[in-house]
Amino acid sequence: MFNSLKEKLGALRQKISSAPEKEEVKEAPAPPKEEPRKAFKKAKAAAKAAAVEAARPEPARPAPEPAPVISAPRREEEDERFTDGILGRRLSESRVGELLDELEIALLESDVALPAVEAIKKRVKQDLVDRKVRLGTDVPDMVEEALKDAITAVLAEPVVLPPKARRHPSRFEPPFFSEFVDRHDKPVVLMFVGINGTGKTTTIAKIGHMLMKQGYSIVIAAGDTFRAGAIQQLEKHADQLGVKLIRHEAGSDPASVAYDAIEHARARRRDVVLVDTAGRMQTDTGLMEEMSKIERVANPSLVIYVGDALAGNDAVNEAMAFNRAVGVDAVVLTKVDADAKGGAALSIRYATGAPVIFVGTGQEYKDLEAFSPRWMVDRIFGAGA
Ligand SMILES: Nc1nc2c(ncn2[C@@H]2O[C@H](COP(=O)(O)OP(=O)(O)O)[C@@H](O)[C@H]2O)c(=O)[nH]1
Ligand SMILES: [Mg+2]
Repeated sequence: MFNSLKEKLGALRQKISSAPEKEEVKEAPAPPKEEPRKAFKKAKAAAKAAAVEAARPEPARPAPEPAPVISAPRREEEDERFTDGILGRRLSESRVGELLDELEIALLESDVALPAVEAIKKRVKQDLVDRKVRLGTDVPDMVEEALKDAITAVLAEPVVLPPKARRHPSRFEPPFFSEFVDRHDKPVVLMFVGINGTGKTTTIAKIGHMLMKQGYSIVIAAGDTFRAGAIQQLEKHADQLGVKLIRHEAGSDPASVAYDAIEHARARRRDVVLVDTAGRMQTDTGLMEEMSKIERVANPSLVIYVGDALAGNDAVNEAMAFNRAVGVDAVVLTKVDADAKGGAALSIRYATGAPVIFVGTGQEYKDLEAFSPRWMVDRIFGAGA
């Protein structure tokens, strides 16, 4: 899981660690094998520094100066030198800039969406530029901490989206899903949306299984009336779980299936209704109209977008499309067991304002894990897989 992303960020750390230690005190660092652009930037900075130095008036003063006046410019010079090395007393903007360039490449190669990349970079920059490095501080550790904080923020902080980008702010209040279910009037209605094959039906069975283990009673609505096989697939799960499935024939109106399931749950005092829906293509306006209708009729407590982590940026774009159409409150990312890149997981919250609440880690009922920024950071930077 996320192996490629983990390796890339690990390599970044390695690079920082192997930065030449002598740069710490080097007078004029001669860049060895640097890319032309970086060499140019550095040369330009050096030229600028030299010009500033040359413009300084000669301190040709015959009389001895009082100590503070002499020491002031000297400390300034020292600071400039130190600032130039990543292992110096401060991390200079140019060295942090190089680090950010590398970070950007690593994140983009991992399918992290550009706005999320920018947000992560901005935070790392704010954290590191001109940051004082105390003697004995491990700079790679410091950079890693900055990166962890930035990723946590992008995964956790409220996101304000332009009005057209979403229908309503997410109704999900973290941290725990069971708390959400506890706090809301019953039946809590959960509507699952997403394109074909992302894992909606499987996720409904997994979440149903989890809720039952926690002591909640559930009803499932077979709202994917589009595919003939979809109802049978859900029927198998309902049998296995031993719960009521509300179904109509294939081709019937999914909104009325959802309505009947909610009525059934009300009459029998069931806690949660899980509404399955059809997939098709993201660009299918018919699908979005169908989703809007189900949403209006079922008035779900949460609309949960189910996305395939392997789809990377596509999963993020689809989430945004569903968000504009019906408003996404929470996200489940499936197939993260096979996802090396982690891009969708890192981007989707920032793109939709809706938190990832679970990840699917396999095909069995047990393969559902609660997601949190900490969970993600542990997997990208932790020792385990
Ligand atoms: N490896 C893995 N496979 C999954 C996961 N979730 C779903 N699948 C598989 O993805 C395929 C499509 O799932 P399905 O629930 O039918 O998708 P739907 O079309 O969105 O309802 C099935 O073969 C599932 O077993 C997951 O978390 N990990
Ligand atoms: Mg399905």
